[in-house]
Amino acid sequence: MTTPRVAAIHDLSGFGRCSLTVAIPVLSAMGIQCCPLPTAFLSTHTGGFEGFTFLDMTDEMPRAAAHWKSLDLRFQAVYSGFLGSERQIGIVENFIREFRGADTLVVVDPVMGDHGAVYQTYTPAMCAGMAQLARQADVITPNLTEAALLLGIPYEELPAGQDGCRAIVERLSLDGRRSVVLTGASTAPDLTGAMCFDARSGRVQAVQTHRVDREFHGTGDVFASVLTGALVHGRSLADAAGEAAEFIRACAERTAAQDLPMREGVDFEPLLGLLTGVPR
Ligand code: PXL
Repeated sequence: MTTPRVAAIHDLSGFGRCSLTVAIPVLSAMGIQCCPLPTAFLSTHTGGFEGFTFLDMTDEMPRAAAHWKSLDLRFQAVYSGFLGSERQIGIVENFIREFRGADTLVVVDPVMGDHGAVYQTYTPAMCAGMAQLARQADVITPNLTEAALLLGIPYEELPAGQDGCRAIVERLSLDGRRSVVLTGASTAPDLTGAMCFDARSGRVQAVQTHRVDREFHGTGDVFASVLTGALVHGRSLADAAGEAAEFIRACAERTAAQDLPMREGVDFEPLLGLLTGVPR
């Protein structure tokens, strides 16, 4: 069996465990070759640090993509996340157009914000562009904040509760053409996980695990990376979301027990073995 290959289009934040510093180890542990196309290099992520550096990689991205094309590289999946500029929307759209084969899975994590607020470096035009980019995806993985931005409604006006989450994933499915995994969706106070709309079956399904009562930065990136890896290995959407939710729960429990600062993300490295152990 050849090792599957994923093009991962995210920022590289040197400290804080998110985006590429999550996607590369997670996908590697799952037996997948992760080829990073960095959107920006930051000293830390932007959630909870002041004075972070930000090197925009916009000009480099099409040059790297053209080199990959000249090498005739093929990818089983294209997986995008945090973008560094408005211009990168079109660059990632072109990348998908160039590299999408008959069996290529396109996962767009529409990273834009959390807890009802847009991230510091995102402009309204970037958020509008992200919605446009997400139209190319087979699967999107918004949190509730990003779902509101994609739907163009205020966060406070999102439909509430389990039925609300069902309505959200259905509305985000583009009439059933796109799968949606809404993260941070909860069906009971002591549970959390995701609400999934599977475009293959047309079904909506909740995937839940025990809630760890603490928030950590970067859990959306860990979730989407495990989900992408499991989908590349042929898992169903709900099974892939279940594997991702279970891994996050284990990481959150371990991190909460150590009382690490939220901005340092989840202490996932010692738990990567949980991902390698799954028979593929
Ligand atoms: O986890 C999402 C994310 C990714 N990359 C950068 C971020 C954030 C969220 O704050 O700042 C640079």
